[in-house]
Amino acid sequence: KKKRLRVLVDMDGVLADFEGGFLKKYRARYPDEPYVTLEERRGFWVSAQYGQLRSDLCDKAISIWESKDFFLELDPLPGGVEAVKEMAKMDNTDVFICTSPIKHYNHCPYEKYAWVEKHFGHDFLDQVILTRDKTLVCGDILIDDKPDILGVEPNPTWEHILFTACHNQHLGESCPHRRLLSWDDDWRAILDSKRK
Ligand code: BVP
Repeated sequence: KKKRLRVLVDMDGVLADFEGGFLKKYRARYPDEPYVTLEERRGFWVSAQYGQLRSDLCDKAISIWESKDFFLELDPLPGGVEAVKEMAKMDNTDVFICTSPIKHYNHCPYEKYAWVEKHFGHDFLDQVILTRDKTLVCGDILIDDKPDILGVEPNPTWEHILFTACHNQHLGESCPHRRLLSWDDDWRAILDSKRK
């Protein structure tokens, strides 16, 4: 056990319930339109699956997360905030929340900071990394629900730990990453496996 461990934790789908918050607000705003249940979700991009359902539903889906208060009002996923707070208190461990804001920037970046402040406290804002390219961020592990994390750096320093979500739970051997099934799963063992 020599150097400090650096853990990067994604926000949407890992700490904040993007899928649940989306479906609730989509159904409230478009009560007469078809929707995709969480059981039926396939693929990372909600907008793509709604677009396949009916082409005009892609823009309707996008309108939900582009709305004011969408990101701020997301519920925390069970155990996530507690796990990250615990990680942050561990010896030789640095934790950062690494999240990609949408390009419709008038609400999302502000609300991501406000969400972290609300659930972790003001001091934890030091740990927030907003980036559209996570391959440029150096760390030992990245806990993220997106199966393919690509960017300009072909060899990121982190090992991607796939956090299980409704849209990725059916992926098989095509997805080579180690998984964290939920925050009830043994995240401490995954961190310990990287402490050399
Ligand atoms: O801010 C989230 C929502 C947005 O992409 C970002 C993913 O960030 P990370 O979880 O990778 O940090 N987003 C956008 C779309 C469609 C856009 Br068009 C989507 O379908 N799902 C989604 O999460």
